[in-house]
Amino acid sequence: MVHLTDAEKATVNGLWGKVNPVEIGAESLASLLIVYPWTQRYFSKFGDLSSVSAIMGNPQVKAHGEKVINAFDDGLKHLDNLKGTFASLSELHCDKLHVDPENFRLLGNMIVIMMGHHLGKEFTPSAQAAFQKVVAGVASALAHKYH
Ligand code: HNI
Repeated sequence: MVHLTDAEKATVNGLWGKVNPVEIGAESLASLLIVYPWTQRYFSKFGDLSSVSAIMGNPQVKAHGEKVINAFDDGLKHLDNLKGTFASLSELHCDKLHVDPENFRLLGNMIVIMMGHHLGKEFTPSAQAAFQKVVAGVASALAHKYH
């Protein structure tokens, strides 16, 4: 369950409107694969992930980052119902993809870091806290159907 005040919701949506989600998605997924290389095991069909530049330039990483961030963007539109919004994706990641849900938290942190990278000083500590609540809520919604 994620509790955001109306002011926090406005902050989150306002700042999200100032970044390019496709860039955030690609950079966050690439960073996850670089910083936590064991996450690469889920993406063995993505081709060359053997170095930082290979990961950064990998078109399949970019394409998949876009897919992930589009689903995340949908979550931002349903902050009061993240569990419902991510129910079927949670089942997919559990039953079919067998993704360890800890990875949702790691990716969420990368998304926050990339927001800071793009927004600079505008990403104030309180804005970051509001965003951190959102990624925590998304991660817990994605983990909700795990059994
Ligand atoms: Ni995730 C597929 C959304 C985190 C591994 N993932 C998807 C799809 C969406 C998606 C949407 C496409 C589903 C479909 O084809 O119907 N993933 C999300 C979201 C997050 C997330 C919103 C977190 C914010 N996924 C992760 C993480 C990992 C992950 C952290 C692993 C480390 N996802 C996968 C894999 C696939 C996938 C693997 C299938 C890829 C493919 O192309 O086969």
